[in-house]
Amino acid sequence: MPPTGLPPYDETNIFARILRGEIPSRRAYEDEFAVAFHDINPQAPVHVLVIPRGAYVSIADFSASASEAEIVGFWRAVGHVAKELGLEAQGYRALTNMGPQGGQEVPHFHVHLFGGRPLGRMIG
Ligand code: IU
Repeated sequence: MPPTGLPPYDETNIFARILRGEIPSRRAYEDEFAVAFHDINPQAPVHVLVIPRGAYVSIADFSASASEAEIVGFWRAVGHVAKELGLEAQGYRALTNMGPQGGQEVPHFHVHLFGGRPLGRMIG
């Protein structure tokens, strides 16, 4: 359950359906803790989303509620995916949006990985 004040997890959200295999995705990586797939509307030559297998609404929910094994496993997967996609040498951006003002559209915690071009400075 998300901490008080955060919305409950919606099992019908699009990433939950991708995790269950009900909707196809172009997977880049998967392991016990995380699944990575290419964003359908890429904002950079490489734009991948990394999501935990667990049902967490946002980084707030994940940070507060996930087990240490899930947290470590998830972040190791983020680093692994970036490396596997060849982004380490030139660099990349890892970003997560949280809540309405953060611009989060899909209510399953996800980290965007952008790379393959100079990304510039960005805040919003
Ligand atoms: P956000 O951080 O919640 O704003 O990002 C959601 C992302 O999910 C966004 O970049 C979409 O292009 C992406 N996405 C997707 O890859 N597949 C989908 O079916 C849907 C959204 I809906």
